Amino acid sequence: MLDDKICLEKPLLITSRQKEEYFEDGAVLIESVVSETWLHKIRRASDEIIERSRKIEQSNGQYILEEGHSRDNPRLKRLSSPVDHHNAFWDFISSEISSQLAADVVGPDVKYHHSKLNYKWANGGTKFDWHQDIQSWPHTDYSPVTLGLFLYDCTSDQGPMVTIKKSHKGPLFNMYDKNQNWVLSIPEKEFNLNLAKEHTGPAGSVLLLNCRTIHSSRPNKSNRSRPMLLSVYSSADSMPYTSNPIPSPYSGTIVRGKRAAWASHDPRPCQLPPDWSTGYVGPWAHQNQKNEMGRT
Ligand SMILES: O=C(O)CCC(=O)C(=O)O
Ligand SMILES: [Fe+2]
Repeated sequence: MLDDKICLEKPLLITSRQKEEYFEDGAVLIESVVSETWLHKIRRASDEIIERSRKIEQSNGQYILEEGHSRDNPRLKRLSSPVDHHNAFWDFISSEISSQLAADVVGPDVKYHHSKLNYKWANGGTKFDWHQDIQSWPHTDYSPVTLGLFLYDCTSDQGPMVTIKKSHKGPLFNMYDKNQNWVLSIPEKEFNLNLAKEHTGPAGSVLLLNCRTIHSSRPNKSNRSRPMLLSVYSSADSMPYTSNPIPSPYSGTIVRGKRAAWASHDPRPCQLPPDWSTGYVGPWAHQNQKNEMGRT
């Protein structure tokens, strides 16, 4: 569904001002919106994942490890598709609260695409370069949104998400380097850094991030990890046209409203990702060859 139509809908959960902020700036943080009961359930599931990761010695398609990970000292970068590892994640991602939050920015019919649990481990969890998400999973329109749930309080020294206000209204950038490596990295000279906004907040806050918005996050310099559950939804009538980098049996599930009979099309073109039909390769291998401390 296109923005002008979505904007006509009265929000279910967020305020009209927050909805305006999302469409104006490309991101909005809804503070403390998720209950302690949900947080408790999701944190317990996350603790189980960390326990299971002790047996993992090398990053694989599911568990992406930080440097220094060991049985005695687990250090996780990401769990891909947490919904396939523990019921608590799908329960939350398909819940009334999550689907209402998504509906408030994608319209009444909401479809699930993929999810990940990014840990950004204490004492050095790695940065993400500036990038836009939609080139990794192009859709026929730009309704896709990522909901980022803070499992714990998130402070400035933990490498919070930073977005560039209004960048979703600008161009999509090239995500390949000159050797055609998929680096998912936009040089800082390409946009206005003065419009950067850092999203810190209490546990239970949810960041709504549009799929075109430029964003990044610094390394975690604190002694507390920064787990964030990221789940991607679109309008039901927005159709992905490349293979899902993080596929799951749940991909394509309508979590609210109904299935679409017609596809929605935005005429603005989108760069295509590599062919991930036989497996996804994340951008961090190439990104980490560059200066760890810098953002680009
Ligand atoms: O976890 C973060 O700070 C950023 C993650 C992100 O942008 C992504 O996974 O696309
Ligand atoms: Fe991203």
